[in-house]
Amino acid sequence: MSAVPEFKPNDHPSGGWGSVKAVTTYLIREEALVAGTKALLVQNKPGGFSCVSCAWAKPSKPHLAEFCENGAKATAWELTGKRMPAKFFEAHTLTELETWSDHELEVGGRLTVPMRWDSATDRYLEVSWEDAYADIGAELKKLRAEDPKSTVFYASGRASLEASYMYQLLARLYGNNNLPDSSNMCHESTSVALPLTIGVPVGTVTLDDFEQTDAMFFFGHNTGVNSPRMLHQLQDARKRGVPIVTFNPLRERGLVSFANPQSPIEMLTLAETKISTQYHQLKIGGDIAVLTGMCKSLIAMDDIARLAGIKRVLDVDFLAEHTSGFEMFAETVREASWAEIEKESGLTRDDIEQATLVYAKAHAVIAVYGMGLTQHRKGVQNVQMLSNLLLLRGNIGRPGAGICPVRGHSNVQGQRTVGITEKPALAPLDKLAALYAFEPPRTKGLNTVEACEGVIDGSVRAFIGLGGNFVRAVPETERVEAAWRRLRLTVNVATKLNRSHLIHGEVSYLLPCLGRIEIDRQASGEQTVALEDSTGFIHASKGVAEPAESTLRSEASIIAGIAQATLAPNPMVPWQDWVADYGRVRSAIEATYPEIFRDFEQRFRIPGGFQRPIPARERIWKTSSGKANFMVVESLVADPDTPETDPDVLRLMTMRSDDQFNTTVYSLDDRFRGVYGTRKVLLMNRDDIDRLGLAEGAIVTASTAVDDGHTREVPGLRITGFDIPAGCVAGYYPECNPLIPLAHHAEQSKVPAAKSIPVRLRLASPDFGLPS
Ligand SMILES: Nc1nc2c(c(=O)[nH]1)N[C@H]1C(S)=C(S)[C@@H](COP(=O)(O)OP(=O)(O)OC[C@H]3O[C@@H](n4cnc5c(=O)[nH]c(N)nc54)[C@H](O)[C@@H]3O)O[C@H]1N2
Ligand SMILES: Nc1nc2c(c(=O)[nH]1)N[C@H]1C(S)=C(S)[C@@H](COP(=O)(O)OP(=O)(O)OC[C@H]3O[C@@H](n4cnc5c(=O)[nH]c(N)nc54)[C@H](O)[C@@H]3O)O[C@H]1N2
Ligand SMILES: [Mo]
Repeated sequence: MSAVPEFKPNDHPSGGWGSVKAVTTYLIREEALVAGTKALLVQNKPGGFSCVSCAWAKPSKPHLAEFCENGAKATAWELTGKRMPAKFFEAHTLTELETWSDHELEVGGRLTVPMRWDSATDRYLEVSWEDAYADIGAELKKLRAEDPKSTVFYASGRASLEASYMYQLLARLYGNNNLPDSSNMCHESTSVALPLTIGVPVGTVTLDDFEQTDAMFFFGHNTGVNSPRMLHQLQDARKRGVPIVTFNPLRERGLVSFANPQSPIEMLTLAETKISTQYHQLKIGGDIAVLTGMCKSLIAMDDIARLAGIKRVLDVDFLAEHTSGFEMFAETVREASWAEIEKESGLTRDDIEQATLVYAKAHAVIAVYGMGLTQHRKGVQNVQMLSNLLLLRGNIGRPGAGICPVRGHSNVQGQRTVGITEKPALAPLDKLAALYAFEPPRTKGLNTVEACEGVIDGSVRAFIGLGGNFVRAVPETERVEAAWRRLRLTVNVATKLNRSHLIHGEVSYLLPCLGRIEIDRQASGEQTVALEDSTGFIHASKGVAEPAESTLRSEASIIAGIAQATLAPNPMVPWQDWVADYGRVRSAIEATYPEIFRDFEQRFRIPGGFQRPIPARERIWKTSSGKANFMVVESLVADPDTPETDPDVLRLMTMRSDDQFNTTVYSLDDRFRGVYGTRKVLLMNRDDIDRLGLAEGAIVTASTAVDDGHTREVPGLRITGFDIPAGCVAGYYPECNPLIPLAHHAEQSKVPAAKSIPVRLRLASPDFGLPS
């Protein structure tokens, strides 16, 4: 890590020697060389464990080394030899630790013992597991007597299907559906958009489709950093001559070129594969305009083909048999003006037509997307426009084609599948009622944004976090943190220390758990868990490393401990039997969801696992019309909050570096973007720097340009000239989260619009250290 900030443009391929060096450096720095190297050999392999980093699919026939640089870092981070024992917390007050950076907090290593915050000394002090459960149970019982809806049960997306199923049951037996999860900040726009268009809440593409596709389109996903194993599929496709068209405001290295660190020939010859055949740097929030332009030119081509009596460009048979709403959609798109499309997208008509030609020529197309589409005010419409484009040529439910939302956390999709949701309609409540002889709560629970609102208005009194770093990941940092301190109870189950553990309620517990890479020994022996990846495959994962400490407990066991201390005994819910043998939880999951989890115990162990039913893959549409629906998107403006009329207001996207996993910051470097030794930067268009009278290296304060009576600022940001469209700036997440207003979220899904924050910049007065 650089000691001082440096900026060095990077034009090396992603992967390559840089990647190998990074992994080795990590294993050494984390004191995890032996345990880490051993673990890496069975990472993402049958009989081994599933990577704790991203949710990308694991092939049934893995490569010799089935991991990427970032997966290896995540392994080293979890298997670190460093510890934060009780002694560490005796030496530091929480008030002091609040001044530490995200990186400094986590780099200290693994938490080792359960602790309770002591108000007299402002420190976390060790307690026994039994005392912790008893006290948490007593607090929760008291709160429930007043209002069972005042407690929130958050899940971050890593816990296994077994632990997640137990967790949702705990919340519902307690009396609410307050089960927000990280997907509320992530792919909720997908979960809202796709059921309306194609009748499934998840993507339709599998690894096999990548082998048969004829063209790929990437919208707002930083593949080389956030699901690097996918680069293997992209590289194979490129070798077959498959074109890849990318729409992204930044030229992300992994989407430009890639050298496979697992190929000795590529490493020795410094060969690299060019990934994107077209790279379009659209404006932040320009996707609805781009997609409208593509649909418009496709329909125009088809109109000509029809008149000329030649082969149609649209898949007219598919449209007639399988879709609804095409005519109205086509009309809207025909009426859209190119001038407006060009203005909103920042691209030319020619750019968009070039991309459309690639689309029109391909028989089977995959569209991949990430946070660049979902984290917008119009995040749901972004996804629906992408679905519209695919439907025009029947690119759903055909081999080699489909829509591919790339999920974030390694089991975030699976948590939804087993009931972690605040929406009662998505949980099998009647089934739960019958299986466990209770009356589940039927009213909608709180999602992430609503949970924050509840904390601010005082209606939420307690927060339980199954992993994650909620306070740091959500918008509106300042007001949320201030309100957080008024909570009665905060409980965090975690592997490492983060800011959410420091901003505490009156009663606060930090409970250390096993990570997924560690061997989980229970009464029936070593346990295996199940996870669901981004392509809907459900598969096994078994820990391989010795636990960091013998005092750690598994997430399943901690949930059971809290549940038993809180809830009246219920003979139908055998918490301890479940902990003794996770196979029994799997039986319960199968009994709850027989269609998805048929023969769960047998099927999840086969290499590669089994796929949950995805009816859209078979062209069965579980929508209200029984067809795939075209959705009309009226306005091309993706971000109604950033007025184009004020030239001083810029659109800020918050981004991940190549050296972080969400709020876990491995180092201050971002190798791919050439930023070293600091995260307090704003990447900015060079003409904008001049236009606004700023200078390269100048330090500015960013403030949110929303007039709602609240001031939101992040000071100390260094201006860095970058290849980014005019009017757009990029800064790092979570450092820039204080700038996001809570109300600035996707209209239907409430995903915070973290990719499009209206900001103004003002120069900090220079401090030359001279006497005043
Ligand atoms: N190593 C690593 N892996 C991870 C994570 C991590 O932090 N580190 N996080 C995990 C999680 S939880 C998630 S959700 C995923 C996140 O993975 P991504 O979905 O890739 O999310 P971001 O890193 O936020 O990057 C979004 C991309 O969208 C682009 N973008 C921004 N605004 C726009 C826009 O308006 N339009 C378009 N077309 N593009 C835009 C950005 O330039 C960036 O390349 O990754 C998961 N995997
Ligand atoms: N501005 C801005 N904000 C964003 C985003 C953005 O792009 N921009 N992205 C959003 C997205 S996509 C997401 S998913 C959220 C992420 O929000 P979260 O999921 O809440 O946050 P993480 O940073 O992934 O959580 C990291 C913590 O998880 C704990 N942990 C790690 N492994 C385990 C484990 O095995 N078990 C348990 N119990 N704990 C564990 C560690 O203590 C670690 O400190 O942030 C969102 N916030
Ligand atoms: Mo995410």
